[in-house]
Amino acid sequence: MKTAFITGASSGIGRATAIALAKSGFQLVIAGRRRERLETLVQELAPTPVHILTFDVRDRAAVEAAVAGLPAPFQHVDVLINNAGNAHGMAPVQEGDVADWEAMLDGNVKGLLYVSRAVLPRMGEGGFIVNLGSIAGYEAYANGNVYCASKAAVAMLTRTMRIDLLPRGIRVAEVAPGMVETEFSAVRFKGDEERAASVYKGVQPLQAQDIAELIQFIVTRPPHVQIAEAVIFPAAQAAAATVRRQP
Ligand code: 8X3
Repeated sequence: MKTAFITGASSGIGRATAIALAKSGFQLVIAGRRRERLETLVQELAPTPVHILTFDVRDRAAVEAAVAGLPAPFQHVDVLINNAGNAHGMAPVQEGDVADWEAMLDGNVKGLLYVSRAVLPRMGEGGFIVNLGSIAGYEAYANGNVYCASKAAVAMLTRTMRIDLLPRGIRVAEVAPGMVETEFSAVRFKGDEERAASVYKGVQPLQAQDIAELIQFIVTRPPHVQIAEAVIFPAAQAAAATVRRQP
């Protein structure tokens, strides 16, 4: 049975990806900060074998210790989904909150690196890494500054990882979504439900499952196929800040 290791699995795209990959016959390592949610997910995934890891990707020592402690049946990783990440705040750079900047750079960029560095010794020929980027990594939009920069870093890390890992036969892909309805906007706007809801007003956004299905497709291609980058929008979105809203 192949093993998929998913970060940020307690909600949103990570959770949906765990469900999709279980359906494709993977056993899973699900990592996240919220143990209770991961335990509920394990029940939903039954009878798929699942191992829970609880850590914050920003904590390098915790990441390393968790991966080092994987039990024998989960020690070889075939697929790594670097999904953990978030947006924190949305303000002009001159008004930005430094703690928000650090949370985004530490989680979206350094966290992805910490997890990849810890997991890569456990991966071999034919493996696959999928990094969750964003349209924000390709396009600038007002007040996106540090979030956009963190996702641009994910895009470039994906491209450079693909080169570095070529000799090891490990494929690397970036999935870059536009508007997806998850906890993303509630986190970005720090629980301001009204502001979060306004992001999706008059639009049918993507759902986490839509992204999970794309990830599932990418990692189940035959060994000679490497999808490198995939941008995915809802039908009502044409660019980061170009959205067709209907009353
Ligand atoms: C989320 C998409 O457009 O809000 O990564 O940056 S966007």
